[in-house]
Amino acid sequence: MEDFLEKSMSRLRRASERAAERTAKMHTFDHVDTRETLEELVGRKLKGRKLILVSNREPYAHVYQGEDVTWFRSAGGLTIALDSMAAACQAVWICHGGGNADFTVTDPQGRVAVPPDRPRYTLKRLRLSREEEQGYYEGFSNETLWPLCHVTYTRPRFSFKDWQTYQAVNDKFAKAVLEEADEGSIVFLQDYHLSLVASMLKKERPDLTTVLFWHIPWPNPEIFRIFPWKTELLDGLLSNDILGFHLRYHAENFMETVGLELECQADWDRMLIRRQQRSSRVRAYPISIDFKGIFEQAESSSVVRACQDLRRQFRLTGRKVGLGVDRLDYTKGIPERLDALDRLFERYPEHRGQFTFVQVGTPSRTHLEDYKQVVSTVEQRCDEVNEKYGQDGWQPVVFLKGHQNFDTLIPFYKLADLCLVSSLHDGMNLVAKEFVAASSNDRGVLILSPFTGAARELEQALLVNPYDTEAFAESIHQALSMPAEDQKVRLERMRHTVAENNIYTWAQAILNDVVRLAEDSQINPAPAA
Ligand code: GDG
Repeated sequence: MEDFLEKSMSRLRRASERAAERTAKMHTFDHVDTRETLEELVGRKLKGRKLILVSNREPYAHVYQGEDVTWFRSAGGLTIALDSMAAACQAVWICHGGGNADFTVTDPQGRVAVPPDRPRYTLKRLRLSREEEQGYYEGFSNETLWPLCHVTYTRPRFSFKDWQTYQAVNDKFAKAVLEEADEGSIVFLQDYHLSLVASMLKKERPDLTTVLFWHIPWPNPEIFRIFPWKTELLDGLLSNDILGFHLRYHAENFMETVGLELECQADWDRMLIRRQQRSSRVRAYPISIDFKGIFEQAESSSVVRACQDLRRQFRLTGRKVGLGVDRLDYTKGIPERLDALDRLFERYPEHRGQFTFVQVGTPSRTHLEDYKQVVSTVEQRCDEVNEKYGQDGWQPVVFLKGHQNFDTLIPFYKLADLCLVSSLHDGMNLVAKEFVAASSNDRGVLILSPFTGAARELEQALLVNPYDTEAFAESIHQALSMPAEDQKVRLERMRHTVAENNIYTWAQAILNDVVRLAEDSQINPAPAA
């Protein structure tokens, strides 16, 4: 009886120590930027100035479920941060309405109040025809600009018809902004789909302050020079008051490109381009994730339970687990990752039966041939590795093709002993940061391609060239053999880096700069009418 009591007491003591540790760990990040700090800053800084956000993708979509209309929110830290910005100042967010019930809930101008369950700002949806989507989104954005900006040896397609459609759709976005803009509004444009919007806006309304954030790499001038419409594209981008990139390196590539291609004055000290009475600041704002949200969710008991369920479901109990989470895109280096796993099992047979790799892969841009090809290559390589090494009760690679709910991804991140991010080229890569935030039990190794923006910040990851199959396999072996203390120290360092520079810090940095510019008409005088 005494023995039983003692054991129970000691179990209770251990549980309460663990709870105290968890609470202390949570408090370590009390000071970091959150949704609340961003909302407070937006309210204070904008002082009544109207904010207009513009992106291709919509933050909320309405779709039919049978006869009923339902809605869902686009996942992802960026949407969450922009959503808080928009909500804090009753902004207008302009985007392509892609949901099949999107226009059943809008007014004749395409406007609807969102979030649908607790309206705080206005979403203005643009209707695009199938031809417009094909030319502007699939064609020009994803078959021309995307491969041009990523070094993966995929040849960009240069179609004059797509270029014309891209211009027309950018014009459509610009017109929608003009319908909403007040005197001195701030316009925050997202990404390579909208390169020309600012030039169209500034012709009509030089009083607007515009900032564009480019989410993908900017190539070096040697690569960019083949682009047939380079002057028009650069002109469009330089109509922005601020241009943001993830890395200083991409910002410098842009400065060099402009210096070589256009008649302009490049001020490298201030990272400023002057051209035709206008100036554009070129800045690096490394994007990040909702660190605290992910970290706290990963600590919750429901995630702990979900990890146990996943272990049972995929026969992972007692085994080490590797993880990949990607859009199925040729830039993400997924076949290269599978080659490295193949080599690992060949060279280190001791990992057979002991280590399972789970690849979560969301199909993306599925109308395009290059993307169909990635899916079939990944499927084929998974089958080959499984046939070559699989044994009774053990499948080396589990490929989960399809879109997962973001809440489902967190237990995968948490249970993984290692995460493979093997992009051939990537502006930032948020998966690497999500893994760091969610592996909150101090176990887990990040293997990271040096060709990601994230590699500049996450110095404690194991960096490996995804094209070098031997070195890649060796890194996986190293990760599987890494002492626990080493894993813990590396993770802690990376966790602090991501906590300090999270998605809200990113949004605040851009907002601070753009508001300062909008207030200072001396720095960027409007051209004479
Ligand atoms: C561009 C740049 C830059 C993935 N599968 C599912 C899912 N995901 C989420 C991940 C992560 C995001 O998608 C992917 O992040 P990446 O950074 O790889 O982004 P890209 O889509 O390539 O986007 C990139 C980024 O913009 C931001 O500036 O980092 O360099 O290429 O958040 O968790 N989410 C859900 N289900 C999935 O199945 N819900």
